[in-house]
Amino acid sequence: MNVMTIAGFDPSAGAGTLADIKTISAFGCYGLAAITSLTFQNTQGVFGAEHQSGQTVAQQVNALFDDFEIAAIKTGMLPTGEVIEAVAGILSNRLVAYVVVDPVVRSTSGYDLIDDQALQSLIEILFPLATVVTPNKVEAERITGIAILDSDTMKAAAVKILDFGAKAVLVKGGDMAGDYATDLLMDANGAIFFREPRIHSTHTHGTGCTLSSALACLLSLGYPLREAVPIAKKYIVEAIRHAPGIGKGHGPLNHFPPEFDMA
Ligand code: PXL
Repeated sequence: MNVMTIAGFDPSAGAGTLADIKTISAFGCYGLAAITSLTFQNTQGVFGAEHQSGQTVAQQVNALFDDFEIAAIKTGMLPTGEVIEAVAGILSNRLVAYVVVDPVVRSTSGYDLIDDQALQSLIEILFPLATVVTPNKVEAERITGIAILDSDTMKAAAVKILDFGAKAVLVKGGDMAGDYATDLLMDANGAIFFREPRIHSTHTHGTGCTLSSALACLLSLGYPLREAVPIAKKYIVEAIRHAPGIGKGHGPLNHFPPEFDMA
C-alpha cells in the first residue's frame, strides 16, 4: 500500500516526515512524503522553521497523486492557513479512502508549529475531510477550549471535535498524570478507552507523528479503526522501549523494534 505523509521535515529524524517514512516502512507499506516546512531542530528543541507555500505543497502532493495510487494520507505539521487550504483543496478533489489528521500545534519543547488563524482553518476545513483526528491532551485543549482533567472532560473534548465534522477522534492521554497512558477513541458508534501501562522515558520525540502514521498504514491494510488503535499503541510502546538513547534531549524512538514485525 502507498501511504503519503504531508508534514514538516525534522532533520533529527525523530518527528515529522522522516519518522513517518520509517513508520510506514515498518508496517510494510511504501511511504511518500510532501514537506510543508523545513524545521531547524535537534532532540533539545526547535529553533526555527522555513515554511513552504501553499503552491509548493500542492505541487509536491499533485505530482505524487498523478503517479501513484494513494491508499491513505497522514497530515502532520500544516503551519499556515495557505498550506491547509492547499491540502484541503486537493483532498476534496482526489479520492483517498483514509485521511488521518494529526493536529500538530506545538513541539514537546514548546515551539509553536502553527499560528492561531491556521488552527481555525485546520478545524473548519480539514477536520470534515478526516477519517480520524489524533490530538494529544494539549492539542485537544487548544482545539476545544476544554481543560482535560479526567475521562469526562476527555469525552467532552472528543464530542466537540466530532461536532467539527471529523468522522472519528482519538484523544491521546500519554502526557496526562498516572501509571497508565489512556487514550479515548470516539466515533458515531460510541466511545472506547484504551489503556497501556506508562513507560517512563524521555525518549518520546515524535510519538504523535509515529502513531498517526501507523494508523494510516493499518487503515490502508483494512483494519477497522477499533482494531488499528491498539496495534498502533503496541507499536509505540515497543518503539519507546527500544529507543536508541541518542541525543542530549528528548531522543527519537526505534521505529523498527525487535518485538514488533508487521513488515
Ligand atoms: O511532534 C510534533 C512535530 C511534528 N512535526 C514536526 C515537528 C514536531 C515537533 O517537533 O518538528 C516537523
